[in-house]
Amino acid sequence: MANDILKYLKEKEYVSGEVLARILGISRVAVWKQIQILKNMEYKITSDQNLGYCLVSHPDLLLPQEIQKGLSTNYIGKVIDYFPELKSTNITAKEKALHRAERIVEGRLIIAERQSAGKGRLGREWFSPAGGIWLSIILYPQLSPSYISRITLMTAVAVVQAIKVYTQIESQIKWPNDVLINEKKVCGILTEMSTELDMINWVVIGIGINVNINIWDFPEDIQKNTTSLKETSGKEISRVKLLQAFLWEFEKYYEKLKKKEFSSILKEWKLYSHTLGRKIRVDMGEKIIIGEAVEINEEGVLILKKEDGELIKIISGTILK
Ligand code: BT5
Repeated sequence: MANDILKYLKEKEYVSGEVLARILGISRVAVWKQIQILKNMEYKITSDQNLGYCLVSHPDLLLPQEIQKGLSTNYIGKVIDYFPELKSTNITAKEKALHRAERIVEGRLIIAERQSAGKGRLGREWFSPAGGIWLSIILYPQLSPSYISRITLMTAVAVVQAIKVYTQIESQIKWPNDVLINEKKVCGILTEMSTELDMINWVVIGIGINVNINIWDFPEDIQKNTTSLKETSGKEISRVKLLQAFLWEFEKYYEKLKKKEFSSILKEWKLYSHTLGRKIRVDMGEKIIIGEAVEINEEGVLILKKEDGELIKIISGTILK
């Protein structure tokens, strides 16, 4: 109901309580109650006994109604579960993904303002205070598990594109899952999946973007290698607008991937690559390999050329500094 009231409230213009009550078929007291709910959600609303209610400002929160207003996707973000705080949006998304009854809802989002136990890859921690975009997307692609690397690469391209379109800031992709600005990490992606009979059952893509976070608020050990969009641009960025831009880009690339049209995505990935052509050290868990990153192939696999000329295929790993 509070959402319905929001539709009829106007900025810089009063709407009377009586009109709102009539349109929505509720009492004026009920309207007043809903207005209090909106105020508790940090909407600034002034009230005047004679004139009614006027919306002064929207909260700087990633509320579903704020995101969905003006969202031009067909299905990504049509269902959003919003939380002021979660341990990890990926954990909650995985619980939801398991519910077969909800399986039809592709592109459901889990969003939290803060995460108390945000996750990186391999059990690493992801620092997630208020001011960032911390979200997970649930997908059910009819693809084989070998597509998982391509899904991560595609997500990174969508992040870079959205940042570019909305803030004009250029960023780069460090294989496989980091987005960097001036060598510093601004976004990380954590893709998790469950498979069944050589098909993907569900995929949860966790995306963390440092938006309005001051650099000195990051833990000391990561400050040197980390940045935020606010830090780079010198101003606060609308998280809602950036997220809308990202979801639109994401759906566009995901549609291509579902049709197995990865070549054009890979082309863009290469354009934004921070990795190709560099001599790198890759931690593969059991060993560290050194070589030149010569190619990312059509499966999203990194090809490393060792000093002796041997070519090594790397499906997953972490590039060391
Ligand atoms: C990642 O892991 O980069 C994946 C991060 C995914 C985060 C999202 S947020 C929404 C969703 N829910 C979750 O719980 N996770 C996902 P990895 O490549 O392993 O990098 C982790 C490393 O990045 C850490 O060990 C730190 O060194 C560094 N780090 C931690 N927090 C950071 C931050 N906010 N910004 C930049 N670097 C960070």
